[in-house]
This record gives sequence, C-alpha cells and structure tokens, in this order.
Amino acid sequence: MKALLIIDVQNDFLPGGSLAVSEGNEIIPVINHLMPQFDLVVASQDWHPADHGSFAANHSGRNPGDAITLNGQPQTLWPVHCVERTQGAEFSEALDCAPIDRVFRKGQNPLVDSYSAFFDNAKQGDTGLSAFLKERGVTQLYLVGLATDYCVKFTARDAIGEGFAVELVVDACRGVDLVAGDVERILRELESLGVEMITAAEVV
Ligand code: VGL
Ligand code: ZN
Repeated sequence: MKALLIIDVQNDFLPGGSLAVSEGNEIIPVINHLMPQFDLVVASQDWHPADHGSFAANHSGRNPGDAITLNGQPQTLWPVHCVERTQGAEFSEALDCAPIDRVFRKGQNPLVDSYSAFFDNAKQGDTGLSAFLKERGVTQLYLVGLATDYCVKFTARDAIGEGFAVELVVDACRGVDLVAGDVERILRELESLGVEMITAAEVV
C-alpha cells in the first residue's frame, strides 16, 4: 500500500511568502497530478505559535540565518513564518486539497522546532503520522513538497527510520539552498540512507 505525503505546501514557503522557496510554486501542478494516483494522501503543515523559538524576531539582536542553541538543540533562526491561523500558514490556493485524507501539524511547541512530519527535532514530540500510516497498511511512502533541504530531508530520514520504503519525487520538491549545492548534497545523502530518487513521470 502506497501513500503520498505532501510536505508544507504553504503560502509562506511560496514566492511572495516570508520564507519563500524559489520556484516552489512550480511543484504544485505536479503534485495535483500525482494525488489521484494514490489510495491515501496525507499532508504536513508547519503551524507555529507567534512566540516560536525558531523565529529570529523572538531573540533580541539575532537575524534569520543565525545559528543558536534552543532548549539544548542546535537551531537555525528563520523569519516569522507559518504562524497558526494566518494566511501564510494556509495551504496554497493552487493546491487541490480535496484528495487530502488527513493533515498533520507540526512546530506547535515554542521550545523546539519540528522539520520532520513525524517527530520534532528533539525526537520527543510525535505527530501521530507513523501510527496513522501503519494502521492504514502503508508500506511505501512517496514524498513531495518543501523544502528539500529541511522538512523534506528530516521527514525522509524519519520515514526510513520508521521502516517505510521511501521514494522522493525530485521534480515535486524544491529547496532553500541556503548554501549553494545544499540540495544536491542532501539528495545524495538521502540516497545513501536508502531513499529512492524518482521523477513524477515514473510514479505509476
Ligand atoms: C521549514 C524551515 C522552518 C520547511 C519549516 O518546511 O522546510 N523550513 N520551518
Ligand atoms: Zn517552521
């Protein structure tokens, strides 16, 4: 049983948003086309309280991109993004949300960031995604969304750790590339962990 997991296709991660991933919008028609090919479609949604510790604005004298320690965990600071109940946290209007069976929110604890759709960065909080997929008999998980070098990467690693066969649909993901080459390097690293790289045309 295969499922499609759509990671963080939210306004703030799209062109015009506060943490825009360049060309992020280009993946939306690809994802819309993929959804009907799956028995089960789930999505993750970055969903932060306004006082979240990953926001540079909540640390005096800090800027986005700075590296700090947050509650004992290494933390990259970000612009304010995906604040709960704001337009920036909504899924893109261009995304066809009707086929999405369940949404898993993450990043609600202000003291710890949560890149993965499964667990927070401290590996303590659990969104319930793994149990949900296993209950539904999912063995193969196809990943699409934003951003390749953060949330997609952490989700892919946890999915492997949870025992799923993981396919990353490369043309249905885009990355931040904070340092040029990050995305390519991360794809190779994920491949070495057992993640299969495929294109949308190869999904059948
Ligand atoms: C993400 C940075 C901060 C992502 C979320 O969805 O990749 N990146 N929060
Ligand atoms: Zn976030």
